[in-house]
Amino acid sequence: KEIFSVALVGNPNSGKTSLFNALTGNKQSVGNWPGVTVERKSGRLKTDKTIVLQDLPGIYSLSPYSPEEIIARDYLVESCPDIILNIIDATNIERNLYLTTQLLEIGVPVIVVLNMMDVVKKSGDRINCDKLSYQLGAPIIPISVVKNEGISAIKEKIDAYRNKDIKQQHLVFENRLEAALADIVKVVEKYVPTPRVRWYAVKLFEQDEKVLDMIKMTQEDQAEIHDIVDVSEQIMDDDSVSIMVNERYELIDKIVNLSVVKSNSVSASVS
Ligand code: GDP
Ligand code: K
Ligand code: MG
Repeated sequence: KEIFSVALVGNPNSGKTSLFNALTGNKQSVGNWPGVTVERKSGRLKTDKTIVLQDLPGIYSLSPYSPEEIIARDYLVESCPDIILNIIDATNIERNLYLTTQLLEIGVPVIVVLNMMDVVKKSGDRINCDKLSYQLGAPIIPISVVKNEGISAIKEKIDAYRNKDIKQQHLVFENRLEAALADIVKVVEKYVPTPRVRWYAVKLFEQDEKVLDMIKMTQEDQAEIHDIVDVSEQIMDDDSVSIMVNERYELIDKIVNLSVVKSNSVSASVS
């Protein structure tokens, strides 16, 4: 394939535009406020013109509630970049990982970039990147865009991924939720591309209106999914969206406990 497309995805103020500029040589405006990038912008890598980087709007989630989330998720699920470069503000790892748990479900290989490591180092917190990588099932590249540290490792990892057929694994939730998702997969798999079936199953579990409208399912299949969701909500005694949110935070809590050592002092924050 001639052109290799890399989507830069992350929370607002995680440093997406700063990294985009560093990798492409562009001069998009950078600022410590949200919403600078409301549309996606693309640029070619300075060091390799066959790699196209898309700077997507900053988002906290792939829910359908804001224009930014809709732009980002439509691009990721429908245009299917070759790689997702998920940039994380390492000083705010719990909050940033919420989006990561969702990106891992799209079926596109994810490379996680931990930005703001200069601030983390000053705070005295320690992040074990090997453990974090193992827990997430994705490579972790620690960087600081402002100190120009770690940037070249990103290109190396993209090149390594470009030459391999990577099948991205997703995180595994508790048994009752996984059982419901497996049942939804059986119904929906005939309507959607195979690599994206996990993403669609999760969105159907959440009864996401946009996804329900988009997949033209038979009445019978719609009713079956509705039943699966109903039963789960009764068993787990919560609404399906909350079940999913809680599961994500429980996993994040475990992952962070295993891979981040906080210093005793109050950690510095750039936000
Ligand atoms: P975006 O909203 O994700 O596009 O983030 P920006 O690139 O606009 O950056 C948000 C703020 O974080 C700006 O003030 C940047 O200068 C700052 N920033 C970006 N990368 C780093 C970094 O590695 N370390 C520190 N300390 N600040 C950074
Ligand atoms: K910003
Ligand atoms: Mg930006």
